[in-house]
Amino acid sequence: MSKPTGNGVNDKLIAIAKENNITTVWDRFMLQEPHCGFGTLGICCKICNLGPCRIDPFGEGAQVGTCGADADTISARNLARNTAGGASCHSDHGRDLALTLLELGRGKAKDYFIKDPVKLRKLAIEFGLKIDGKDDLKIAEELGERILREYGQQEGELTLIKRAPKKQIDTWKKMNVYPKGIDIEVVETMARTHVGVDNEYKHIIECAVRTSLVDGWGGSMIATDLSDILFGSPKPIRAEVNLGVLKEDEVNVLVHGHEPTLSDIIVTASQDKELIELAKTNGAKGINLAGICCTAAEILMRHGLPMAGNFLQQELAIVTGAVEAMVVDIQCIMPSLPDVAKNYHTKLISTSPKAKFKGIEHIEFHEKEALSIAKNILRQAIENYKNRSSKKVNIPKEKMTIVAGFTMENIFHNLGGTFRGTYRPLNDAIISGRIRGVAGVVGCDNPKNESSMCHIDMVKHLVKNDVLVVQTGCSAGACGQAGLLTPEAAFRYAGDGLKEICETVGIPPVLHTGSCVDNTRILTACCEMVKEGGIGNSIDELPVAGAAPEWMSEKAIAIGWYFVASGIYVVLGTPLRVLGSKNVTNYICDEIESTLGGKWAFEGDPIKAAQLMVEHIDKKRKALKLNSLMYAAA
Ligand code: MSK
Repeated sequence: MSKPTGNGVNDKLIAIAKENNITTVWDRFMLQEPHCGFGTLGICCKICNLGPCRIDPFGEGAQVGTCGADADTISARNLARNTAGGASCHSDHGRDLALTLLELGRGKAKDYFIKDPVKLRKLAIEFGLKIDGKDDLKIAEELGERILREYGQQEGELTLIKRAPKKQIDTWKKMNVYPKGIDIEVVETMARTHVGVDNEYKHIIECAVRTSLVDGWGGSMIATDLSDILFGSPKPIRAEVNLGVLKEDEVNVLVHGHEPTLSDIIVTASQDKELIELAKTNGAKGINLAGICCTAAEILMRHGLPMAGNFLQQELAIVTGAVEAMVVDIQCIMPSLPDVAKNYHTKLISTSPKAKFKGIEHIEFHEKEALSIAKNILRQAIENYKNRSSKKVNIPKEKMTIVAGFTMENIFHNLGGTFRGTYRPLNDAIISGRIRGVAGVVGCDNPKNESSMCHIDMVKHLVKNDVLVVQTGCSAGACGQAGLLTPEAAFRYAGDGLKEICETVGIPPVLHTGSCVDNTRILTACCEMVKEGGIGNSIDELPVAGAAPEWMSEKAIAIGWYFVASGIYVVLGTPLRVLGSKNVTNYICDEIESTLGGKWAFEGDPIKAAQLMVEHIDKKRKALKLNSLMYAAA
């Protein structure tokens, strides 16, 4: 059914799946084709029971739904609701980490520790707490309470949004999109997009913008900072990616999802001598822990553990026949996993109180008994090793070394040298034209594209044109598999200016900065670039751009929006579902730039999309009078 994906590893495993009558995401995708045109254009409305209604895009049939809502209202409402979905997912992730911090502070989460006490204290001060004379646990308790209050607050402003440059804050206030609290904005978006409430498309888009700010400068930023405090701030680290990281003679355990609360404790449990001994008595040489999706990014950034695969590879990991357990929590977990796993010995274990799956054993995870739950899960995986059938094992050989673990704080310790933690060298490299600008290339992989090739082609074009690339999530995994995340990649792929910087500093031309919530590291890096001076007084003036070439989740919409709202040009590989409304499309892809400084663009060809980003960066360089590049660009 499905056509080749363009990725050798995936194609081999898809062929094995096919031989065994196992369907994968690519087969199911083909069964959905042709996709519903009304849905694709964003002009189908299922919000109330007068419908479902749809607008005829050819102008012949209905131009309004039963209630009278037109294409502008319907597509704007759909977009705002998608944004609220994404923002709520990230913000909930941040809330859970605040609860873990609170439990730790109250002495109820004894298996967790404050791994970055300096960051704890800095964040506590930022949230207005007095820390003198208080120990880490007391500060953790007070900070947890303070952050949770911000989720529920009905008036006031977010604390971390004050990190943004003044111009961005002034713009948000003027445009009436400055958020009051976290939960309230998500709820208000849902309320305002109910039938018969908010109907004017620009006013509805305001909701999307405000709700996305709650994600980027609220919930996600909280999640990143608290993860660093609880699990350690990442440092550049070597690791391996791709399904070849699975081991034939070890118990393979995959953690999959997003929240590091469980995966990090499983890392601790996997080093337990008794469990390693148990693995040996069961015939394995040890326990091999690896990850899928953003959970992989969390343990990779902090422990150098391998990333077995991206979103699209989660089923294929099981098809290798070598996975004893896949432990899932929340977000990006395909409900199809049990159908694949029933053909193998793989044990699927769901763990989040928020997410259960038909046909998956549920071992509920609670912070209070974290280590003992993690050990129990690993014990089950080890016991399952004997059930592996060697005839079914097909571990691909392909794996690639990467360097990951870059953060807002450490990137420029690297660029500035050990004793100069400053963004000056980056800004100077941009001013001198060695580096043309910076691009964030992030987001999911999608069967609409050849497996991950859009990420890889786009990033190669950008680095060839001296654009330093920062990445997160599955996009970073894809480029890692293609060998772009090593210092050596600079010699092979980067333009002369970028190559010179990478060579001098010893960094890759493509920097892995973490998971989906860690896109906020890119926001804070932009703030630091502005503060350092010389390349713009606000984020919208910086020579930077963003892209999600294969986006699929609502979280990607929320992320894209908070970058656009923060003044950044964002290119998507497939359009937001708004094309059925010329007004909404024109507003978000053009007009909105005059207020927010950022805007959306849609371009399916990754090279053309990268070129749009390069042109945008050049436009910003010109406005800053940084006209010449140090070397002629490729
Ligand atoms: S995991 S949201 S598929 S990046 Fe964060 Fe990957 Fe996209 Fe999920």
